[in-house]
Amino acid sequence: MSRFIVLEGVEGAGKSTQVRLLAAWLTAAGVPHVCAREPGGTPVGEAIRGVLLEARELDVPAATELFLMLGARAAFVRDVVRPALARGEVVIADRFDFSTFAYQGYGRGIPLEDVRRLNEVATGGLRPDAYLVLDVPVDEGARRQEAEGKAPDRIEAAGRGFLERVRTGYLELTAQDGRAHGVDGRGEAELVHDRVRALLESLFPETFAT
Ligand code: Z5A
Repeated sequence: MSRFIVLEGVEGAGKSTQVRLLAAWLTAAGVPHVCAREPGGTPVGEAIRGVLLEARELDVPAATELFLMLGARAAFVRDVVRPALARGEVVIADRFDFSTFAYQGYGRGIPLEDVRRLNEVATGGLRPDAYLVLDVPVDEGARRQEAEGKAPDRIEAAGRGFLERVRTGYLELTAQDGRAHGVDGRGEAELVHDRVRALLESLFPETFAT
């Protein structure tokens, strides 16, 4: 049965790692699925991603950042998410609209109501079945990224205060939305995977209980 599952969280929370582990689990269980990241997931989305994250020399107003994120999302929803759901597949997304509320809303200070209204245009009202919000302290996420040797991208370079507001945003969004579930992102990746898997099995047994 089709399901739209989103992994969210601050940098280094382990989203991409958990998407990979989930994909391996679903493949072994014979569950048809697609995985994609945001911003990205489509040719136009990946082009927008290059501007948003790699062009550190650009002075990008917060509203421009918001519109670019949402521009990428409109293509992602039309070309990736809706077709996969129509085929009865599971969609696993590495970030979706909680990222926009957390980064452009809480982080950049754009009023959440504006973000909500514009996001609605990009998604056509499509909502995930569940958000799994991986939580780690900002320092832990940064430490993991440093260990990986990854240079901060344009948004990460916004600094510690910005990332703390983003994390606070995630915690508030999770508390307010019945589809959102906080997951402790600390500990070994396999341990976090066990938490993610147990949560999905309990939320959607018809799709995930193997
Ligand atoms: N953004 C936005 O502002 N608004 C929006 O609407 C959207 C996005 C959709 C996307 O960057 C950027 O776009 C992001 C938000 C913004 N902000 N920034 N900057 P991205 O996709 O390139 O980067 P990311 O999402 O921040 O990914 P990340 O840094 O790769 O983090 P992650 O996916 O959560 O973590 P990971 O890649 O799985 O793991 C990071 C490292 O930690 C790696 O070396 C792992 O091996 C290691 N790791 C993973 N799990 C563990 C555990 N459990 N223990 C120890 N080490 C671990």
